[in-house]
Amino acid sequence: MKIVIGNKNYSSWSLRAWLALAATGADFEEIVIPLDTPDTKAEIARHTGSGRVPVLLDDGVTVWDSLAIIEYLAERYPEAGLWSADPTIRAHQRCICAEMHSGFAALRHYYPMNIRRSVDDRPATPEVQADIDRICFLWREALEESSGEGPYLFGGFSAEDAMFAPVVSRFETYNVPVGDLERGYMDAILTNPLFERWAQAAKQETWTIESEEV
Ligand SMILES: N[C@@H](CCC(=O)N[C@@H](CS)C(=O)NCC(=O)O)C(=O)O
Repeated sequence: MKIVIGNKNYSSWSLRAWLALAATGADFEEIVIPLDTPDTKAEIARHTGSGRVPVLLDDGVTVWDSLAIIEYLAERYPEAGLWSADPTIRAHQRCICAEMHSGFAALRHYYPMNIRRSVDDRPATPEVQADIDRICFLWREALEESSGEGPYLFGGFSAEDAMFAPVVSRFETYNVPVGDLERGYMDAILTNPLFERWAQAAKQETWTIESEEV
């Protein structure tokens, strides 16, 4: 199994798929393609016509797009619990993963993921604050529904935690004010050993993308 990813410091979609893959416990290799270089497009095109990372390569099967990768991994490794066994919870998990995947454009644009940036305030615009408020609502709702089960949104680490991990990183980096419940969830993600592994590697990278340095 191989995963093609972008720079660990900046590539939020890569982080999502990588976390889900690492959470399965499967052995895998990484192919890192630095983004925003003259060779980026050609390097990505060696693996997918989509022009985007992440891409999962599994014994002749190519899966591109973070959410499709998560679905593939959930089927391949059901014991990893990327989705709940309970269909009601699973529907809820899928809704918030889909909402993350297709939404929050204002937040994603204004707060680029930049793991090694020093923590410093970047006050939200009204559009970004609306995204923050919706995300905090989604987190609180899930945490309250699964209260006592575990530190993540529905207990153990699963698909939606992989999907929201880059948002946690952004909230931390840009010092976004949140409530106690959301803060506890953020701390659980930031101290997750897999997230820490990725973040350590991100901090070692020397590539810089000027447009993402805000
Ligand atoms: N919807 C896609 C989005 C993937 C995406 O936009 N990836 C960015 C990096 S985070 C990318 O590959 N950009 C290509 C480039 O910068 O040339 C997914 O969920 O995987």
